Amino acid sequence: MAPRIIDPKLDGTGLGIAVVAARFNSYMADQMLEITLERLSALGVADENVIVVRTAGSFELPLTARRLAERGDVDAVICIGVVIRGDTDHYEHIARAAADGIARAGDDSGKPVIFGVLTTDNTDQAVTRIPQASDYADTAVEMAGTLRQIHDLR
Ligand code: RBF
Repeated sequence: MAPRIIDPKLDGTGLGIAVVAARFNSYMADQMLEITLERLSALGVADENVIVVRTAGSFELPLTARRLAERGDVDAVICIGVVIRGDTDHYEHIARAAADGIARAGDDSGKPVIFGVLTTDNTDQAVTRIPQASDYADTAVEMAGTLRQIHDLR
């Protein structure tokens, strides 16, 4: 028998995608949210199938993502935040809590939860990486499609 091959697809038709974006460092986070929404639309995700939620900071992303992922009409969640190293050790705590929590939200829910949190030393580095946000939509749609194909494999 020939191998059954799962082809990654970038087709958002019929998918439900949730985007949760922190307000902290909103100058950058707002742009990342905008880029993500534009890219989702370009991939064929219908506006009425997109849920957008704002949180205070990146620390609040994991729990919010988990609740969204538990919804039957959500196929993938994109988490957006910007954590910039300050003078305190808060950076390490918030960056680690966001990364660990977002990974766990995906594992626990069984749905793709995309890590779109910039962790940088300064604002300039973060600004440079804003355009990466278009990759988050691609990854969400690709993962949702791949998991669906694995589920439907006969
Ligand atoms: N949230 C972010 O998304 N990015 C940050 O760079 C960030 N820095 C913070 C620095 C300090 C000292 C504190 C107290 C909070 C910071 N937060 C940041 C907010 C954090 O994610 C969360 O919203 C608050 O701590 C409330 O739980």
